[in-house]
Amino acid sequence: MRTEQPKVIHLKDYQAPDYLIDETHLTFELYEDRTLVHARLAMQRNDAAASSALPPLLLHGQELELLSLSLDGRPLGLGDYQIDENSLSLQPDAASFVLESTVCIHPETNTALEGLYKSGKMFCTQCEAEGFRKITYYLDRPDVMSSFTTTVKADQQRYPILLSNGNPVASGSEDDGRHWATWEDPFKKPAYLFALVAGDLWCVEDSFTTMSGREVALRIYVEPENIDKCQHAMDSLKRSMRWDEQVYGREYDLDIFMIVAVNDFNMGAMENKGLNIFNSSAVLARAETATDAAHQRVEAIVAHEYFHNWSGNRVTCRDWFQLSLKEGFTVFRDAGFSSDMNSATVKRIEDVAYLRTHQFAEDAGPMAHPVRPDSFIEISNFYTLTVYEKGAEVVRMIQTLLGEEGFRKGSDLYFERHDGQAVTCDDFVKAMEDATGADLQQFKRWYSQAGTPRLAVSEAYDPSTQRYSLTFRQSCPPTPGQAEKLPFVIPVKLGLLDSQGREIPLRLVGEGAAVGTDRVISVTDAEQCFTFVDTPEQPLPSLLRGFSAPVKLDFPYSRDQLMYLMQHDSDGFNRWEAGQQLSVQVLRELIDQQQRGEAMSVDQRLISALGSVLDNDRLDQAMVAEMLSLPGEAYLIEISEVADVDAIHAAREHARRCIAEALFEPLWRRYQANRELSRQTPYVAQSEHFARRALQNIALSYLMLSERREVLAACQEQFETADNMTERLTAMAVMVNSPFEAERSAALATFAEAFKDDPLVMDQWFSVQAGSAMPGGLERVHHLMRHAAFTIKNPNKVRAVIGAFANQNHVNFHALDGSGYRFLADQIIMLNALNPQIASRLLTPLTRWRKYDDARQALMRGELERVLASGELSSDVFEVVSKSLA
Ligand code: B3K
Ligand code: ZN
Repeated sequence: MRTEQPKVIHLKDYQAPDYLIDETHLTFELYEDRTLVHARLAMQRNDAAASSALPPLLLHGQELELLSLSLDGRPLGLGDYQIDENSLSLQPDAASFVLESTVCIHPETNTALEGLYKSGKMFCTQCEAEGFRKITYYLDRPDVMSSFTTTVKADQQRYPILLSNGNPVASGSEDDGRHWATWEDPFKKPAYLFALVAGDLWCVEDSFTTMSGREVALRIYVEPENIDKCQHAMDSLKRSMRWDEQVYGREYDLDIFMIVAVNDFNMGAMENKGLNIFNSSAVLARAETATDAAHQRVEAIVAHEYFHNWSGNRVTCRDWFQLSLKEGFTVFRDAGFSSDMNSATVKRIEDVAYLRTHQFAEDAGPMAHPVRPDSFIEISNFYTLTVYEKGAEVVRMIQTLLGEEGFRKGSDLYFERHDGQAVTCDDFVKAMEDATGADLQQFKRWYSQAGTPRLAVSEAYDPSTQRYSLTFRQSCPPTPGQAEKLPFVIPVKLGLLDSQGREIPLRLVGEGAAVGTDRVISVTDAEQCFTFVDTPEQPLPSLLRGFSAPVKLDFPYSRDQLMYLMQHDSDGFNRWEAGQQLSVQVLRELIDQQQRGEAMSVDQRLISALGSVLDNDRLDQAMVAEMLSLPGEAYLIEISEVADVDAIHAAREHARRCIAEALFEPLWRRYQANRELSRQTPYVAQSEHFARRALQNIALSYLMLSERREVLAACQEQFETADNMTERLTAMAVMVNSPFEAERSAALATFAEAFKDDPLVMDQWFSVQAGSAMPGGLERVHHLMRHAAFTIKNPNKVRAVIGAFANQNHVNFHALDGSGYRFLADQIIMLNALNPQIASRLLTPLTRWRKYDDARQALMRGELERVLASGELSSDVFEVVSKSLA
């Protein structure tokens, strides 16, 4: 907890460390009521930072009880060093020395889940970003890289498995029922990549032969009851290892790679060297208990953490402002992997929908920051959609500009040049430039300027000269601390369609011949015109194909033009995008009608467009499912000037009902065909099967809106007899959101009884109910929080109940009496003391107060003020609340 006003840390103040740590030797003695940590650090002055006199040594440390300290074997007494709540400082008398300390810490009462803590019966760690300082006094900054040797001692019976980074080198037993194991990590690493695990764990074992023929042991450790849920993660791991060799030329480096699943974890997973620690929700998956989406999430997170071994661990960040160096790049890499494993177009659609809904909202709110932030109070608050998702888009644009081959040359040079170093985003871009000769200086504004650029496009056609011009105007709204922005480099991938649905060859003024029908132009000025010659008729432009830049594109398409693009665009992403834009236009009309108190009437063109999609048996079923999904409420809120959540909900539900009614026959036909296949085929976690179930399930959710008895019967049949969670959960969710009260309660009770002992399945049961827009949302949430399976100390439970309510249940959360806001603020105040990172994350919906009407704005601000005044705030919560109110 904070006792003084928190300090703002600025990128411009970065200074190289005064001292380095060459070797770190740690011994942990784990007990039930305390843990002793002995550290022996071989240190030396950092020459790069040398001035004449030896500077003082300042080590980070928090919540540590110092038991002993010695310098080169000489015990230090009280007058030899200073301690405050964040550090220990002393004056070394030689340029290299050995510092030894023993501290006592309390993992058994650590509810913040940062540093060393207990999850259930096991010990585990989470050190990124600045958690290692809660383990021992250290230079806890990523530009200090050391080799680590770690010995863990614990009771043999309770903790038969003792793990740390690197390779196991020795182990043994002692007479008193305790045992020990020593691990050695030869690769120098920053302390944030340190990990330790001790517990009664079982493991699934496999092996991988690397491209140079080395044998690597692969192990996934879980609590015994989960041993049958590891195969999917293991398969994903092997596929990731092969993919990184084939696509990036990156080989694994240690003799063993381990994953450990823990139930209490603040985020998805952590890439600790050789010992990844995962939230159990990001590793455990089998047909009966995890949905298709969960299977795909496991595959992506396993890949993401594995890929960090190069993009993050071998080459790490100089300071935390460079976080996107590893995160943006690694998200880009895992997206490439997922696209190759599943449908690339569907993966892109999902990523873009997510970015536009959530990252664009962040970029327009009080916490907006550049991909490389200039300052922060609490770094934990900067593991954001901007750093991760927009950061990945920035890397993707570099690839679009350099081409795949150029990009690979750049990444090869980056890994080779910086192996073993802690570097910056500038170093990354420099490697891309040096490998290809490209000039990315203006492009780098994507790292330093926050906000989502708007790209307005207008057209002009002159039939007499057969010239077609597109004029691009870019602008970027002000964001906190950045009033004015300079023009970005915006790569726009485009094509031109003729009236026969064909693509016109593209030849710009000044070019000798046409260059393809699909190409990338770079918009670099505030206003810029591109003229195409040899354009025999007025074309219809297909712009920003594949979402080639993270911008808000604005082109005045008519509804008929959008329908034309839905049918003829050669770019699958843009066919989907045309459908989304058409839906947005229709939904906006309904929202207006609703607000004016008129009867809502859905433009039949949308229904007939969706009808043709449904009738097209040649289309990938996953694409059909995506095309049938209307833009979500959160996205409709994001694109509103002032969001009217009730009108948005009413309009979207009305449109869904009209679609269900008009397209009942084709939906029913496709539902039954796919359900029949599901009945006949055992579950497989593979992309065609995901696609088939996705279409089946969206069809079911439409069909249930008809409230017909035969649909309810089909839904119950699916719920009761499905062999997998994807079908079972959807069936339950549509019943929960239906008026069939008795059936709904019966399904919820059956489900809870069957899965009461599986916490991850119960999380799904919780979130389906907490996220339901049916009336009485808040009472339901209170009720759920009294359920035996709920605990406020487990982040997955908090996300499943409180998070689902505040982030997905818009009509209930935004209730006009302010009850939803008051509830959320109460939870945040309580969690602030228990787990500041989780408390701070929960604030997100309240930070968006500017989106709503005056009455709701006042209520939301009132709750933020109440949090601010509630007592001693963690730096995490303080930063978000104070910036939101500024
Ligand atoms: N690097 C971790 C995130 C750590 C978050 C610390 N608050 C997971 C990941 O991005 O792979
Ligand atoms: Zn990551």
